[in-house]
Amino acid sequence: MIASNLDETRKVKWYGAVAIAAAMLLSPARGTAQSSPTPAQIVAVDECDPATFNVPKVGGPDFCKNVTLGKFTTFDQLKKEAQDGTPDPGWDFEPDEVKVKKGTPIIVVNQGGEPHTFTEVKQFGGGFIGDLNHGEETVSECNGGFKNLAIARTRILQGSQLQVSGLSKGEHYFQCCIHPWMRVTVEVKDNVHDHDSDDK
Ligand SMILES: [Cu+2]
Repeated sequence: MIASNLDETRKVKWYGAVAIAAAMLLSPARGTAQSSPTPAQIVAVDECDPATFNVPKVGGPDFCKNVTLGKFTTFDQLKKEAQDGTPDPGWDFEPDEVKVKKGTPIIVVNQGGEPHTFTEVKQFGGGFIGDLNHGEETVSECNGGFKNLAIARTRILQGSQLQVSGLSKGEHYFQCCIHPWMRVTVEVKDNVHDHDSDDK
């Protein structure tokens, strides 16, 4: 009984190996040395002040986990700057423009202290928090806040990352639905030379 069980196990392993080898032969792109492209990285940063962001009327407990070294902007200050039309540059995606070859994924890493979203929009505009919009209307893609599952899917919690792949050729616009001045233009091209940021 034991011996025959072992035989069965061996047979299963052998069939498995043949199946994998066959799959590799049938789809050379996956099985050969042709490696998948290195993702392009974007970082999200902010300087949220835990004392004023973690109150119930703003984000609540643990909303802001600031990782900057001594740089804090209070919630009221952030709101005032946004309303004055001079939004805080400490809340930012970097770089603002990314050029990638078609098929290259984009990874957005949230190195800030609070959540952000990396939401594709047809045109840049306001987010879902009116106080931070400087009069710009909420873009349809940001409507409904995190209750909108499509937006929740684009949320990036502090210390986590989001991958975007499968972008079509052409220009794509991404913004944060909370801090709408955080904007990135992604240009997807047939060919981009490595380290050539001026490629037209
Ligand atoms: Cu944001």
